[in-house]
Amino acid sequence: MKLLIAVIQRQDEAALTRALAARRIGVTRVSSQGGFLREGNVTLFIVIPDHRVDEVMSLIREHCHTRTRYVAPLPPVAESGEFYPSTPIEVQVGGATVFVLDAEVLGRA
Ligand code: 2BA
Repeated sequence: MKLLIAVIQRQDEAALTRALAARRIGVTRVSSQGGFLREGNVTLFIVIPDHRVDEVMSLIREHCHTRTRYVAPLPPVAESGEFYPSTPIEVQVGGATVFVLDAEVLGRA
């Protein structure tokens, strides 16, 4: 068995979880936040047999899209009254960040 931990963007959650449910693939969702952008995202926990990993990865690729965000870098420490215009930097987010771990299901209580 494998545990997939997938960090996805909120906009992609509904389509992906619908596609997983249609294939009777169980999923647990947790609201999360990226450490860099500090924006809300969604982390999905999916436990599946080894032979279904490719199937789930295909669904993630199909439903999770890359998006461009612009972030204003933090200005250097300034004396009061000084103004540092900051040029936004472009950041690509997603489609998804996926970790695949070995899992053992010992039973359900
Ligand atoms: P965030 O940490 O908010 O990162 C959002 C996007 O910002 C990242 O997209 C990446 O393109 C960029 N980024 C992150 N750290 C950066 C840095 N130090 N300098 C410049 N750009 C940086 P993704 O790579 O697609 O990641 C999307 C979300 O997936 C992340 O949101 C985070 O919540 C999660 N994630 C990514 N890599 C991870 C990792 N190694 N471990 C745990 N979670 C991770």
